[in-house]
Amino acid sequence: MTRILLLGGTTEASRLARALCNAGLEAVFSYAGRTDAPVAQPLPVRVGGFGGAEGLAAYLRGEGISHVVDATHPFAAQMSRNAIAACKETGIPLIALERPAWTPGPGDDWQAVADTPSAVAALPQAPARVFLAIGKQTLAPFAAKPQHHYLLRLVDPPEMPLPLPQTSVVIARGPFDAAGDTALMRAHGITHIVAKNAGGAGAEAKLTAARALRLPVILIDRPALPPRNRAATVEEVMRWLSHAGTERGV
Ligand code: 3Y8
Ligand code: NAP
Repeated sequence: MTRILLLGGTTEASRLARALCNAGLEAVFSYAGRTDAPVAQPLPVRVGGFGGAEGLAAYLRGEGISHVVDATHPFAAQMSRNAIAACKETGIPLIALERPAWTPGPGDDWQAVADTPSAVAALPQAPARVFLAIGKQTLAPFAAKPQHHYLLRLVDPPEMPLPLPQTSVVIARGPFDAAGDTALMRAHGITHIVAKNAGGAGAEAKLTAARALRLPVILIDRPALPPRNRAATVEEVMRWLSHAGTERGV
C-alpha cells in the first residue's frame, strides 16, 4: 500500500506534488504553517508541526505512510533532522530532494559565510543599502549594524515591529525573476545583497540581478545535515519511488 508523505515548502516540492498527482500515487503534502496562505497543492495538505521526531514517527505509523520525501528548503534543517530520525526509528524509506548549492560564475562578487552572525560581520561599517533577502526569521542579528538601510522582502506583512531602525519592506512570495529583482535593487539603490545559499530556481533571481548590477553578495552557507538518501531532481525522486516498491497508480 503506497502512501507518501511529502515535506514541502519549496518550488521543487510543488513540482513533485504535481508529478505524484499525475502518476496517481497516494500522497499527503505537508506545510509547517509559516505563512498565512501557502500556495495550493494538487494533493491533500496538512499544516503544522508534528511534535518533533517522536511526533513525526507517530504520524508515520498512525497514517500508514510507506515513503517519506523531504523536499523542504536546505535551511529547514530541524525538519530534515527529524525526518532522518523518524524514518530510522520506523524503518520507513526516506529520500531528500536536495537542490545543489549555487556556485559563483564569472562576474560574480560573492563572499561565502558560515552563518547569520558571520553575514552581519561581513557588512561594512560605513552606512550601506542592503537587500536582506533572507525572510523574517533571522533578522535580529542585523540589529548589530543599525547604520545600514535594509530592504526586506517578506511573504506576509510583519505582525511585530521589525528589529531594524531603517527598513523598506516589500511583501512578495516568490518564485522571483531577474528583471524584477534588478529593477527592485536599482529602485532602492542597493549596494550589498545578503542571501541564503538556498539553491534552486525560485530564489536565484537576486543573484542574477546582483551580477547584472555588479553588486557584492554575502551568501550564507546551508546548515550541515547528517548523511541521507538524496536526489537532486524531481525525476530522480519519481524513479526512486517506482523502484522502492510503490504500486504505480492507474
Ligand atoms: C511556508 C509556502 C512554491 C514554493 C516557493 C524556493 C522558492 C519562492 C525563495 C528572496 C528569498 C526565503 C523564504 C524564499 C523562497 C520559494 C518557495 C521560497 C526565500 C514559501 C512558503 C512558505 C515559506 C516559508 C518562508 C520562511 C522564509 C523563506 C521567504 C507558501 C513562500 C527568504 C528563504 O514569514 C516567514 O516566517 C517566512 C519564513 C521560512 C525564511 C525565513 O527565515 O523567514 N520561506 N516560503 C512553508 C511552510 O509553512 O511549510 O507560502 O506558498 C515557499 C517558498 N519560498 O511552492 O512555489 O523553492 O526556495 N522563502 C531563502 O531562500 O532565503 C525568499 O526574497 O529572494
Ligand atoms: P525548521 O526550522 O527546519 O523546522 C522547525 C519546525 O517546524 C520543525 O521541527 C517542524 O515542527 C516544523 N516544520 C518545518 N517544516 C515543516 C513541514 N514542511 N511540515 C510540517 N512541519 C514542518 O523549518 P523552517 O526553516 O522554519 O521552514 C519551515 C517551512 O518553510 C518548510 O516547509 C520549508 O521547506 C519552508 N521554507 C523554509 C525556508 C527557510 O529559509 N528556512 C525557505 C523556503 C521555504 P515539529 O518539530 O513540531 O514537527
